[in-house]
Amino acid sequence: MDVNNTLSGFNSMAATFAADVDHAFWLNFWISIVLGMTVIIPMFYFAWKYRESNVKNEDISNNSHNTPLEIAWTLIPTALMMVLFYYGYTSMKTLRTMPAASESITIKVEGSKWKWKYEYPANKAGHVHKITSVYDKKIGGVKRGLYVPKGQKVILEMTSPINDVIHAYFVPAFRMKEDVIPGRTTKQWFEADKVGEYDVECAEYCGTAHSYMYSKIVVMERADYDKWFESSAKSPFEDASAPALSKGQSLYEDNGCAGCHSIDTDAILVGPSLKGIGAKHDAAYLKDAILTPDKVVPEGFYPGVMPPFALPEADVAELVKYMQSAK
Ligand code: HEC
Ligand SMILES: [Cu+2]
Repeated sequence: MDVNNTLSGFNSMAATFAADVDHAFWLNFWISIVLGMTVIIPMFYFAWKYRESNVKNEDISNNSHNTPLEIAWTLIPTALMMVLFYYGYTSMKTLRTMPAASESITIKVEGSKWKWKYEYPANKAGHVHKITSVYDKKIGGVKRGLYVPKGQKVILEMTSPINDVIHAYFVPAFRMKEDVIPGRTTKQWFEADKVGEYDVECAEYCGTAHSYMYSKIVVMERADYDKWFESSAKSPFEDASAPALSKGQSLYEDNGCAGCHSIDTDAILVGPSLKGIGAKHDAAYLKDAILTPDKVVPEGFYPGVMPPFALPEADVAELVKYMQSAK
C-alpha cells in the first residue's frame, strides 16, 4: 500500500461534503441542458419552418409583444436561477465554514516548487511528524503523503514560501480545491469517510515540474492512524526492518532534492544528475551549490530554478556527505 500509481480521483467520493458538491453540479448541468434545449430546438425548427422557399415576404407580420410569453420567460429562468443559487450557496457554505479547532486535527501544509510538505501537531511523546511528498520518477508516484483517520474533521492550514509562486491543493475524490499562496494562509477542511488512497494535484500552473507536483491523502482506520501518530515512524507503511536512512539521505528526501535531481542514475530531471558528483567537485562546491545555487550554474541549466536552501551548517554538511557517497 506504500506506493500506488492508480489512486482514486473523481471516480470516487470520499469526503462528507462530496455528495453535496456533486448534487449542485448535476443540478446545474441538467438545468443548463433543459434551458439550452428550449432555445436550440425551436431555433432549428423555426429556421426550417420559415425557410425562404416556404414563406413569402407578404405573409410575414411583426408581433410587437406577447405579455403571457414575456412573463413566462422572465419568471421561469429567474426561479431556476434561484434554485441553482440555493444549492451552489449552501454547498459552498459547507465547504467554507471551518469546524471548531477543538474537534479537528489542524495540519500545516506547505506547497512549493515542486513538493508538498505536511506538519502535524506534536503527539503525546512530543514528536512532530513532518512529511515531504515529492514525486519520484523511479516509482512513478509519491512515497509518502498526508495520513488522516476516517471520520475525523481535518483542517488544512496552507501556505507557500514568500519567494515561491501560487499553487492549489486539489483533491478530486473529496471535491475540494483551494489556492496556496506565498506569504498568506488559506484554509480548507474535510472529513474523509472512506478508507483508501486519494490523489492530490497542484491545480495552479507553477512552472517546469507542475505536472509532477503531486501528493496523496491516505485515509486510515482510526486505530491504525493513532498507532502511527503516537510513533515516530515517517509513514505508517514504512518497513520497520529496513535499515534506517542516513541523516544525509533523510535530509535529501525531506528537502525535496529528489524531485529535481536523480542521484543513482544519470537521468536529468529538472536539475543535473548528482550521480558521481563527489568525484567531479569538492565539498566547498557542493556546499555552495546548496546555499547559493545561482553562483555556479552548470552548462545547459538556468539560474533561478533551484531555490537557495537556508539550512543549518550541520545539515548542509550531512547533505554534502550524502552526495559524495553517491557513486
Ligand atoms: C526546484 C528544483 C531543484 C531542487 C528542489 C533542488 N535542486 Fe539542485 N539544482 C537544480 C538546478 C536547475 C540546478 C542547475 C542550476 C544551478 O546550479 O542553479 C541544480 C544544481 C545543483 C547542484 C550542482 C550540480 C552540478 O553539477 O554542478 C547540486 C550539488 C545540487 N543542485 C544539489 C541539490 C540539493 C542537495 C538539493 C536539496 C537540498 C537540491 N539540489 C534541490 C534544481 C533543483
Ligand atoms: Cu504547484
